[in-house]
Order: sequence, then C-alpha cells, then structure tokens
Amino acid sequence: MVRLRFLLPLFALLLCVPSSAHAADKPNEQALYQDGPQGRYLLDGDWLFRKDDADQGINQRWMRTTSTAGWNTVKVPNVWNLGDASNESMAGGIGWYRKDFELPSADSALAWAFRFESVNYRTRVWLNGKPIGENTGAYIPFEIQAAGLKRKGTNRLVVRVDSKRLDRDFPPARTNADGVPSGGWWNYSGIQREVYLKKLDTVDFQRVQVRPEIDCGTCDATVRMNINLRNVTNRGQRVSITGKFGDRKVNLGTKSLGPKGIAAFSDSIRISNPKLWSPQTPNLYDVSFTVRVDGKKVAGYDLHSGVRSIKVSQGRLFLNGAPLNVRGMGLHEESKAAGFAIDNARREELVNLTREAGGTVLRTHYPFHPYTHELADRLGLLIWEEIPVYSVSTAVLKEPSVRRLAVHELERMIGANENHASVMLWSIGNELSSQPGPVQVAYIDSAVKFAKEMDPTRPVGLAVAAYPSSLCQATQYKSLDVIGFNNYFGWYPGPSGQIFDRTKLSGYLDAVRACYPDKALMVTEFGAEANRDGPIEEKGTWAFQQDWINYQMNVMNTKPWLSGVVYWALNEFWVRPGWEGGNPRPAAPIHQKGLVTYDGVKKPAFFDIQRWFKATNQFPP
Ligand code: GCB
Repeated sequence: MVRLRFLLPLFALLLCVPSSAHAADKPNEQALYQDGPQGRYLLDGDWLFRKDDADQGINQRWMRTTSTAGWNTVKVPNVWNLGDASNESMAGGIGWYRKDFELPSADSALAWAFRFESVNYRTRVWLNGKPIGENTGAYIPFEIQAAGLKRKGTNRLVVRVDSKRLDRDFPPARTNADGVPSGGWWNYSGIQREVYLKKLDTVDFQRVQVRPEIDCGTCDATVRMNINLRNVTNRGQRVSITGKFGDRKVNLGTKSLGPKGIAAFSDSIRISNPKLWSPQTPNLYDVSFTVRVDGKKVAGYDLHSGVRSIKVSQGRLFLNGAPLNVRGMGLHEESKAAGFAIDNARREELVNLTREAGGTVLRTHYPFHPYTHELADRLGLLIWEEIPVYSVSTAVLKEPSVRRLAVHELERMIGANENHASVMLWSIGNELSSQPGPVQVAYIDSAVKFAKEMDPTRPVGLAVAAYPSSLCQATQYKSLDVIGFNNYFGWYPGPSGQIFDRTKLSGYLDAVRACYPDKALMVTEFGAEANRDGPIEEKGTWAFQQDWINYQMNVMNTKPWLSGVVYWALNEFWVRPGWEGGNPRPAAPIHQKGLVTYDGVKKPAFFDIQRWFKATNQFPP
C-alpha cells in the first residue's frame, strides 16, 4: 500500500509527458474546400520544422529522430522564407517538417492516404521512419498511401521539402550573368497548402468527371459522368455507384473490381431546360456519388457542377452562345503575412477585390487553390487556368523529356480541376520564349492535342509576349484556340531596340487580328509599376500608371473582337532580388504593377480600372 501511494504520482507524471515535447493531434474530419472525396481530416495546427542548409538530414536520419533539438514549432501551411529577400532564398533550399498524430478513433477505415495540396517543389515523405512516397512539382495536389500506419498510438509523418529551382523545373531556375537567380515570382519554400489524412475504405476515386454539355443557350443538356475507381484491397469485389445530379438520381451500375484493379463506370443523363451557369447567374447543381460494396457505403464524393458551354467560334470566345469580351485580374495567391501559405479569408479577399474592380476573370501562372475554384464557381468568375510552364528556354524545351513533363503537369491540372464551371480554358503556359520556332511548335502541338483528348469541352490557350517580332507566328500557334497577349507597349523597352511605344499598340492588335482570324484573342496582361507620387510623364509614379492604363483601355476598347482583357496584377507581390520591372525607382523585391499595394492600400489606378472594367465587361446576360 505504501509503495503504491509512493508510485502513483510518478505514474501520473509519466502519463502526462508525451513521447516528445510535441503532443500528437487527433485530426478532425474537415476540409478547407467542399468538392472532393469525403473523409478528409485536416492535418493542420502545430508541426515541427527544421531547416537543412547543409543537406545533412538524410545522413543524420532526421526521418527517424525523436529528439526535438533544432526543431521549431510552425503552423502548416507554412513557407519558411517569408520576408527573406536574399538570393539564396530565391534559389531555394531544404527544410524538414514533422507531425505527430493519432488516427481519429471513431473511424475504422481500411486504409489511409496523405493528400498534399501543394508543396514546393521536391517532396519526400516518411511515415514512422519508413519512406512512403515522393512527388515533384508544386500547385497541383498529390496523394501518397499511408503504408505502415499505426491504428493505435502516435504516428509520425516526416516531410522533406527541397525547393531548389532547377533548369528543368516549372518554372525553371534562371540565373543572370551576376549569378542572381531570377524568376517571375518568389520561390516560396515549404508546405504551401494544407495536408489531409484521407480515409480509404476498399476503393479510392482515381478520376471523377462530370461533364455537362449544351449545344446552344436554352437547349437540353447532356451530363456525362465518368468515374474510375481503384481497389485498395487485395480481394476482388462487386462495387456499385449511385448518385445525384441536382434532384436527378443517377446509377452508374455495378462492376467487378479485381484485386488492386481499376474499374471505369459511366452514365449520362439529359436535363431539359437546365439552369445555365454564367457570371450573371452562377447556377450550380449539387452532385454526389456513393460507392457501395455488398450494399454497404464505402466511399463518397461531392462536387458542384455548372451547366454551360464555352467555345471558340469565328475568332472569339462564346459562353452559352453569347460572345465574351471579359475583364479581369492576374494575381498571385499571396499575402504579406503568409506568402503563398494563405488561408481562405485571404482567398476571399483577393476574389472580392477582383469583383470590386469590375473583374470577372482570374488568372495566375499556376493552378489556384481548390477553394478559389469553388469561390469562382459560386460567384460567377471565369478562370484562365495555367500550368507553371513559364519562360522555358528553347534549349530546355528542346528536350522531349521536358516537353513530356510539361504535358504531365497539364494532365494533373486537368484531372484536379476539370469539374469546375469557372475554368474557361486550359493554358499550356506563359511566355515560353521570345524566339518562336519548331521547338515551341512541338510543345504547343503535343500539349494542345493532349488537352483536347482529355477534355474536348474546353478551349486551349497560351499566353505570349506581345513583341512586334513575334507578331505573326500563324504556323506556330495553329493548334491553339485562344492566344493571350501580354501587352507592355509603352512600358517596357522592346527587345533588341524595337520600337515598342504605346502608340504602336493599336496597329499591333489589328495586325495580330489579321494574322489569326479564327483564334480567340485576349490581352492576358497589361500593367505598369507605380510606387510614388510624381509627374505624369515619369515612369513609376501613380499618375503615370493611371495615364498609361487609361491610354491602353481606350485603345483596347476600340477592338470589339477581343475576347477579354486582364490586368497584371491585382496585388503587389514579392518577386525576386533586384527586380525593377521597368520602374527607374523600384522597391525590389516587390513587383509593383499591382493596383493594391503590398500593405493592402488601393492605388489611384484601382479606381481607373474599376471605371473601365465596369463599363466594358461583356458576358452573357
Ligand atoms: C510578364 C509575366 C509576369 C511578369 C510581368 C512583368 O509578362 O508573365 O509574370 O510579372 O511580365 O511585370 O514583367
């Protein structure tokens, strides 16, 4: 008795001390976005992080260490080089993340996977000390099955992130003659978007495709549904899928699924007088699918679908049969406080600012976060959806393996975002190179062909630098549906001494129209830096920016055949060391063409854009 009384406090103390200083979380079933497989558990909150400048983590077995020495607590999503303007930071480095968690006890799933929404750039993952998978590339989600997961007790997930930009990455590393790494946006390093633990019970959704098609504004719609299921068990089984599209019940049938096999299910329904989706009336149908094995539900999937058609005809874009000439914003999904590791509140803020400025289009250089897609679906915005194949030199693009990798990015982007009504087209890249030629043609042709095969319902586009030298590359662009011109006439000096002043813009646009009579043409960027008060004729002043914008809008509005005009950029962003962006008095590393400063203040030009956009934004009633 005496001995027990003596031992009890010690026992209690032992119970209170976790195996490391970092307690294990029990994640809750929640997700930052709705569309997707059911059973996602957010692995947010406190993680441990350690920088690995000397690349010694692998040798020192950081994937196995139990010590917390040298590790700091961070919240994930996280970027470790926020506010760091150094060349080293832009070039990228290595960092390790680690999270202790227990499985949610209420759940008895057969298996689990980790879902990473975006990690920049090379990711290696260990679970309980054992390697479970790898991924290369950012902005597109990937999943890794959680082999070796403990049903009871603490599991440890360790993630090594290598953000060093290499020449064959998207976007590629580029270094100028002084050894300064360059690039179009900051190389934010880390687990930039959230991580989930995803429940897997017998089957996993490999592809879910809900594709409404209409022939004209008010005709009936055909909704084709294709679902590929993967068996995650070792035994064959009979699997059935039922679901709903709005009020309509759908039945995709029953199939035998071999061990580790894949089965394709499909169905198609007709809907008379569908409620069409458009920017004015963004009607969405609630869609859900339930998978059963022997009558028992084993998996579910939810999404929202908009019935609409988007096509290129006679040299312009049509939405639901009506011509588009839309206005919108290019932007980075970034904030001063969090870099690219932003939350939904910031996503809403960016979307709301775009709408406040009269915009209906969103564009960035990589796929947006799923929540931004959902906001766009709900609010009636169109997304120019692009892979980060940006400024890839001819020498690199010449390699067939690089072109294949780019097409693979496209495949993953389409697979991730094809069910969003807001996605107006697939963009196969941005400003590939100012020297057009057979290498670009090889890439453009193969990427367009691939995108069309995977999704014949959307146009395919590319954003190109509007240099007079690349004026009429009709053969080069022949397979594209939409060409986006990044217009800096009167802002940047032209390449190799070309005359590039603003008075040449009108003639340039007319000439491109004549070169490409059957392509839809958009201005995918125009913008001027501004960071100070000062004379109207001085580049970099608020007044110059306003005047330049007014001139450009005046010219572009005389081209009613344009399918859209997008300002670059809504918000100022962290770009790269030494950036001047055409401004004689820059504030590197901040890109300052934004209409809203890095601190969130609207510049005078915001209201000029607002006036123009509200007056000229044209989309179906
Ligand atoms: C472009 C790029 C964009 C840059 C912009 C600029 O054409 O697409 O990423 O930020 O020019 O300001 O130079």
